[in-house]
Amino acid sequence: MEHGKACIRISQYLAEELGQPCTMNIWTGDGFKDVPADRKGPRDRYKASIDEILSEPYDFKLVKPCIESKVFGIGVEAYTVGSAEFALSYAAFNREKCIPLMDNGHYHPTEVVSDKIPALLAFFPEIALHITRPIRWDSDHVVLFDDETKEICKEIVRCGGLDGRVNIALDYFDASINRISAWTVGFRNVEKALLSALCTPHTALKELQDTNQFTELMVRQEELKTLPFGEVWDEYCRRNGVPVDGAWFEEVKKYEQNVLSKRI
Ligand SMILES: [Mn+2]
Repeated sequence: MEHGKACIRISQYLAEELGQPCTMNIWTGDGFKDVPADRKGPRDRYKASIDEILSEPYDFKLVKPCIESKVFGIGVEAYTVGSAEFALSYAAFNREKCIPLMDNGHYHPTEVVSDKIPALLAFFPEIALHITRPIRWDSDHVVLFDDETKEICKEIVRCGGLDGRVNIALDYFDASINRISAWTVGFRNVEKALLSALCTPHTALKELQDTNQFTELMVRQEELKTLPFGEVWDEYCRRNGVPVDGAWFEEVKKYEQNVLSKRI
């Protein structure tokens, strides 16, 4: 609780110094490896603990405490205190002081966060995301330009999330590969997915849905997939003065050879 309160104070300081809001995420890997004898007690204590953390004074316009859930984790296979229902309920009943955060690696593999974004935006003025790539039981793999990343970004764009309603954070790490490259690949993939979403004719597609033209909707959505998006991405990179695909990895390799390898 003291750590959480300190994070609130640090977030307030960062927001004031930088002149922009600062999100402060609360996720606690608390639970039990095997069948618990009491499932409510730990949740009552966790709720009281978050209440205590958020009793620290802060300006909610500047500091955005987030409540992140998880389905389960290694070592806590039987029971996770901060489950989806717990975290979402906490955020719903404390809308004046925190926002819900969804990590797309923290749900059952058949659940998709892309579908949860509009569901939450029907109720919450603001939400937060950890965009990541789940594999089986957890998040944290480098984000790829895959179907669900594209679908998440489509929902962010067409629900008005880029106007400040959706706070996007990336959540991944992989020390088995070059970290600069990992960071760059994941970051560029989310930007690609957002750009792709911005190039999608959402109004025309919505019109097809609203007028029950589902056959044409399927045809149009499928044909969008093979449009020459790579050219648009390259032009976006050129206009922003950053390397196009294929032009940056050599720099990373040189840095690994000349700088990183010497740190060992
Ligand atoms: Mn996360």
